[in-house]
Amino acid sequence: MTAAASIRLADYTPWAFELPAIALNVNIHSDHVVVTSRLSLEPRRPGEPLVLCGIDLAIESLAIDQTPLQSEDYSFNDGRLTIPDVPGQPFVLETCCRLDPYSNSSLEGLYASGGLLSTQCEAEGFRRISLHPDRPDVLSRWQVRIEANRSSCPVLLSNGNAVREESVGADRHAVTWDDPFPKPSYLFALVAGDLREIRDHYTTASGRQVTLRLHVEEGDEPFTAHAMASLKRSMQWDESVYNLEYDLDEYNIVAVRHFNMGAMENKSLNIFNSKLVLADAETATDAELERIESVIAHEYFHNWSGNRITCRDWFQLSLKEGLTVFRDQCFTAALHSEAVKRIEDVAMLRNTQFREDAGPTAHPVKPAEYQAIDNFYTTTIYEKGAELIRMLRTLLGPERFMKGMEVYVQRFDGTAATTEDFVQAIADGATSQGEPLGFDLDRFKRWYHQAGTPELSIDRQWNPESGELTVDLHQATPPTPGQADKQPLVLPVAMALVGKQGRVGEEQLLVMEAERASITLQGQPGDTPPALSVLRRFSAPVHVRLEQPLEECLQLLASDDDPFCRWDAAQRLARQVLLARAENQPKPAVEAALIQALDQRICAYDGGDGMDLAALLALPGMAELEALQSPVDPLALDQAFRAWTQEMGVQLQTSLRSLLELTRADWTLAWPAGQGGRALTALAWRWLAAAGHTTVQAEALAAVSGPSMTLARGALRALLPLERAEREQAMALFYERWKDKPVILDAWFAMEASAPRSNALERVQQLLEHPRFDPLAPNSLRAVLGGFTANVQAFHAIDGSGYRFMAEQIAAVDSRNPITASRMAKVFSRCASYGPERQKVMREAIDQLASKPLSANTAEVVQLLTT
Ligand code: B3K
Ligand code: ZN
Repeated sequence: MTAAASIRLADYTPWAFELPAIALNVNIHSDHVVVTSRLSLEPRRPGEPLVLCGIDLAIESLAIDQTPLQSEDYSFNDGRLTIPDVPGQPFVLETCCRLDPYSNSSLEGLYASGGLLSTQCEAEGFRRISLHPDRPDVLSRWQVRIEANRSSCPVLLSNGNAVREESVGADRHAVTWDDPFPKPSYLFALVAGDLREIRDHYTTASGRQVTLRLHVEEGDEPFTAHAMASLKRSMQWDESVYNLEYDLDEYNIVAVRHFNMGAMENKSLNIFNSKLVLADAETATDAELERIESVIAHEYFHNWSGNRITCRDWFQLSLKEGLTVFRDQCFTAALHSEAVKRIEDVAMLRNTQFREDAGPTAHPVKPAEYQAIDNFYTTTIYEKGAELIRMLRTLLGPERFMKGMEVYVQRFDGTAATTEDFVQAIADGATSQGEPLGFDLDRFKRWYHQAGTPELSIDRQWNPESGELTVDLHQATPPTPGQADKQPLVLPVAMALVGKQGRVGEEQLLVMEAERASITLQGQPGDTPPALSVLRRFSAPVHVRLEQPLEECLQLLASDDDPFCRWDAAQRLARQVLLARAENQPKPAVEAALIQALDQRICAYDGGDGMDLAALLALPGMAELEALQSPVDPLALDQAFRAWTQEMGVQLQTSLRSLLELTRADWTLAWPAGQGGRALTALAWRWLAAAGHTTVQAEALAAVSGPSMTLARGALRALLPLERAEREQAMALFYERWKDKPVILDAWFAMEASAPRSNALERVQQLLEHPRFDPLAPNSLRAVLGGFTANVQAFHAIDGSGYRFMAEQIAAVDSRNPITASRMAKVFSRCASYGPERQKVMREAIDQLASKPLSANTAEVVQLLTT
C-alpha cells in the first residue's frame, strides 16, 4: 500500500492560464469513444509551461494553433500532460484522445451503465474524458457536440441548450449543446443512450418557460410523477424564499442504475441514482419519498449554491455542500414539519457526524490537506457544514441572515468563491443597516478549521428565594488526529426554564464565545427548581454534559414547548436504559418511568399527524450509545436493543394495540398524508412482534403483499429479528413480488444480509453469488455489504470472521471501484474504542486490507485507520 502525496490548502495558486472557451466533440462508437477538444487558452503568467490532467486517455494528436505537436514537444505521465513551450499570447490547443468507457468500472468520468453512457465528473472525473486543468476555479463557456449511432443512442444530452441536430450518414446523428453560463469541468455532463422522456413545464416568477425533462429506461415511465412534482416544488420554493430563479430554458434529470452516490448537480443536466428518481407509494416508503423530494431539491438548489457560485478549490467543498444541505433541510421543514425534520437531522448528525468526529477520520469542515478528494464527501463537510450555516442564522436572526445571503449571491455570482467569502458576505449583509454583528466573526470562523465535537458542560444553582437559576457553562473540544489543542468557539445556546405548566418566561439565547460563560434565568420562587431546557432546537452541534435527574427529564418530556427538547429528554432516558442493560445493570426506576411516559403519550394520541409521536418513540441509534460506552461492546448493545424492544412490546401492549386500530385509517392515504399513522403502525408491529404477538406477526405478513411499501417494509422490519418461519415466508413473498425491479430488490438484499441467523456469514456469501446481485452496482454492494455490517452479531463475531470477510470484500471492490470501497473501509473506524480482544482481531483485518494493492482513495482511509 502506498499513499499518495497530500494536497494542501496553503499551496493554492490560481492556474497559470485562463480558459474562456471550450469546444468538445465526442464521437461515440460501439467499443470506444474519441474526444477532441479545442481549448482557448490565455496565459496569465507567460513563460510557465502548460500542465493538463489526463487519466486513462490515449493521446491521438495534439496541436497548437493548428500546428501538430511532435512527441518531443510534450511529456505525458502520471496523469499529467506537460507542454513546456507555449505561446505567450492567447492560443488554441487542440487535443484528440481515445478512451474506453465500456470497461470503466470506477463510475467516474465517462462510463457505461447497461446500454447507457453517462458521466460523473465531480470531483476529478473530467480528466478521464479529455485533457484539461480539471480544477474548479477554471470557468469556461462550453460547446459540446455529441455524435453516435441513432439506433443505440437516440438520446444525446449535455449541459445548456440544444442548438443543432444533424444527420451523419445513414445511421449516425449528432446534437450540439451550448451552455451560456461559464462553468468548471466538474459540472460537465453527457448522457447518450436509449431513454424514454417524461416532459413537463414550469413558468418562473419572471415568466421564463422552462421545459422539464426526466429521462428513464423504458418501462420506468410510470414511476416518475413524484420526482417531477418534487422538482417543481423546489423551483417554486427557491423563488419564494431566496428569490432565486432558474436561468435556462431546459432542466434535465437522467436516472442511472450504476452510480456512486445519490445524485449530481451538473448544470441543467442532473444525473441521479435511479433509486432517487423512480418511486411511488407502492414501490417506495414514505421516508424514501421524502428523501427523493429532498435530493431533487438539493440538486436543484445547487444551481445557485454551487453552480452559479462555485468553489475556488476543493477545500471549499462545504461552501456549496453545507449551504445546499442547509437549504434542502429548510425546504423539507417548510413542506412537512419543522420539528420532525430537526429531530431527524439531529439524530442523523449524532449517529454519523459525531461518530466521524470521534474517530481516526475526523477532519474539519474545511480541511487543510487531503490525498484523495473523493474521501472528503463526508457528513462533516455536508451536515456539520449545514450546522455552521444554521448557527449563523440563529446568531443573526432570519432576516439579517437573508440580507447576508443576498450580498453573497450578488457579490459572487459567476465566480469561484471561498468559505471566508461566504462568511464575510453574510456578516456584511447582516450589518448593512448599521447594527453590530453581535459576535466575534473570527472566532466563529474557527468552526471551519477545528475538527471534533465540542462538549458543553453545564452546572446550575437554584436560588429558591429569588427564583433565579444560575447556569454555568464550560466548553471544550477533545483532541482529534493532528489537532491536539482546541480553541473556544462561538456557541449559540438557546435556553429556557420549564415548570409543570410549561415554559416559564422567555427563551434566552446565550452567545458563548469564551471557554466559560454564565447566565441567570428568572423562574418562580419556590423550593422546586424548574427544569432546564437547553440547546433548544439543537442550537449548536455539541454534546451536552448535564446531570439531569429522572424527574427533570420527565418534566421536559411532559411540558417543554420545544418539540426537539421533549424528544431529547426521551432519548436521554432511553440511552440510560439501553446502556445500563448493556452493562447488565438495568435501571428499573428509569425503565418504569420511561414506559409510563411513553404510554401516556401513546394514549393521548388522537389520530392526528403522528410523525411527532413516532419520532418521540424512536430509539436512539447504536452509534450514539457506542460513543457513551468504554470499551464499546457491540454485542451487548445489540442485545440491549433487542431486549428493550421486547420489553416495550410487553409493557405497552394494550396501548399499542389501540394505536394499531387508530392508525389503520392512515394506511391507504396518499403521502405525505397518513405517514405519521403508518410510521406508528410499523413501530407498534415491531414492538409487539418482538414481544411474541402472533396475530401481529400474521398481520405484518399480510402487509408484505399489500399496496403500501411503507407498511410492507415496516412489516419486514418487525419480522426480521425473529428467527421464525413467518420471516422466511415474508422475505420470499417480497422477493417474488419485486425480483424484476433492481431498485426495490436492493432493499431485499439489505434485509436478507442483516437478518440475524446462525449462518449469517454464509448467507451473505450466497447473496454475493445470487444471480440478481449486480457486483458493478454500488447500490447492490452497499445493500449486501452494508446490510452485513448492520448484522451486529455476525459482523462483530469475536472470532474476527466478519471483519476478515469485510476486509476481503473491500479489497475486491477497490480493484473495480475505489470511491465505493474507500467509503466502506470506514466500517473499521471504531477499532480503537473496543476492548483488547476485539481490537486485536479487527486490527488483523485492517492489516490484511493494508497488505493488498489499494487505490489511492482506499489507501488514504486505511492509513488513517492504522495510525
Ligand atoms: N456534488 C455531488 C457529490 C459528488 C461526489 C463526488 N465524489 C452531489 C451533491 O452533493 O449534490
Ligand atoms: Zn450537494
